[in-house]
Amino acid sequence: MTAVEEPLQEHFQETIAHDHRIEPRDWMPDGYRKTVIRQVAQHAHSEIIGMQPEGNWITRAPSLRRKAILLAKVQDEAGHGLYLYSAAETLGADREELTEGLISGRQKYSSIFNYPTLTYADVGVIGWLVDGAAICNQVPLCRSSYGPYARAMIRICKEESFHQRQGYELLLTMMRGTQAQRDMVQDATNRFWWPSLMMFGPPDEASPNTARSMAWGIKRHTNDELRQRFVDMTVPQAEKLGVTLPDPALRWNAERGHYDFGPVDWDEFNAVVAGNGPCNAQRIARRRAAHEDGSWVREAAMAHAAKAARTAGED
Ligand code: FAQ
Repeated sequence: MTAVEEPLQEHFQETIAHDHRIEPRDWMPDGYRKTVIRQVAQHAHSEIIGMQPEGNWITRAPSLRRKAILLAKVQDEAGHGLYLYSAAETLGADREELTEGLISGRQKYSSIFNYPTLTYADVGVIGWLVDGAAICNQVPLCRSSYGPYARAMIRICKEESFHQRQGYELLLTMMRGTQAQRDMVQDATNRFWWPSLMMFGPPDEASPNTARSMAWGIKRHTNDELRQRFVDMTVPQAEKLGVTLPDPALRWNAERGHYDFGPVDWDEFNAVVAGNGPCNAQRIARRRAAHEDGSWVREAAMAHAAKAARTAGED
């Protein structure tokens, strides 16, 4: 570290120690900048790719009301992606490069969006479990040390709460319906339970980034802490709904004050993250095609901006 950087590093450490926010104009270590860009970019990519599994059902929603709700939810996810890409841009990340990172497979997005949506119950279960897990993970990120990320998370979490509620309400309605509908809800729960637990990331002992991200206040809890919080929150909701979570080892542990649960299949997680999940290729191909199809919009917007700048210069 150079003599110039020393007091800057000290000021940075003090800001973190006092739980104040790091802002775009502030000096920060390169590692901090890279880590926030990595996490925020992966998060943004997840929101954008996350539009696909549910978007699959927009044309086949069972009623006008369900269609309006689903359209609003999927549009919200696009908005979340945009807030997050903007937060990454405040750190000097280039938007075009971020998109390239996603469609070339260099940058990650959440494993959960590589599973197919087979019935309309999946829309409800994604709202209940996937948005439920997202809220568990993201509420603490409203206190993340990087200001623009933390502020984006406040708005995102409010919208994710609505998403979780709409999913749970859809499932409650289906559970009051026919036996076939109840079976659909149980089947969707069986398929999404374990992948939802994987959303929190690898177990703490296999998580290379957690210790440093927590020391910097980027993350506030470990992956396992949040996974446990999610299980504790979700088991009573499953009971109220009347579905069985597909884990024979799931039981209340009075001594720990938490639910015990069975082992997560980390081989499956690693395979999905490595690109070999059921829908990875399809998700990326779709995203790439959408990006290419939209190139004329970007060109027109850039031409318009350039013309506006020229006209302003002539005034
Ligand atoms: N999938 O050392 P760690 C949503 C990667 S919610 C794929 O533990 P870290 C809302 C990790 O990036 C979903 N990759 O990493 C929605 C790292 O890769 P790298 C998005 C995963 O960062 C709902 C490596 O494994 N939410 O979109 C996963 O400290 C419904 C080692 O892991 C967020 O992104 C995974 N599940 O902790 C939208 C929340 N887990 O770069 C539509 C913000 C880990 O070192 C519909 N992110 N990896 O090669 C975070 O809180 C953190 O980044 C974690 C991972 C907790 C995800």
